Amino acid sequence: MIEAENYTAKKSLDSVHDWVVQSNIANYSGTGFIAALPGTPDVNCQANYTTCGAQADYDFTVATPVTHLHFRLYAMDGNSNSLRWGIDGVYQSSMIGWSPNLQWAFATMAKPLTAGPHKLTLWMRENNARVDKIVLSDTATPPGP
Ligand SMILES: [Ca+2]
Repeated sequence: MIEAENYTAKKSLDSVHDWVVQSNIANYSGTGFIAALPGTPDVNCQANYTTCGAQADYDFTVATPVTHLHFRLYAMDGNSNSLRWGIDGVYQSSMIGWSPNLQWAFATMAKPLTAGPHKLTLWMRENNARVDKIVLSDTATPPGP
């Protein structure tokens, strides 16, 4: 399990937005979560995702092969409920989107990972999105609320 606030590295890509560690929404896991801020005005990074918004990287080790990543997320509204992601430096074309808004929710992404070291990258798509944690498992069923 990866706590989003325990990133290996993060950076602003546009000198405007960055991932900011917060703890002002109840029921997070670990010590907080990260938010793509500032939250206004609405921004939606598209093909320019490597120069728009912000990036967070996570180096982690898989002990036993897994098939799914479950992202625990929070959207303030319909303009803050998506993310882009990469594994081991490879952009994943399946966008992370979730609902409902204004509560912690899981988005489950299928991605087999072998045992050993890996890198997860989160790119901002819509600003004001929050990420609490990422749970790795061998099932498509998210781990609960
Ligand atoms: Ca967390």
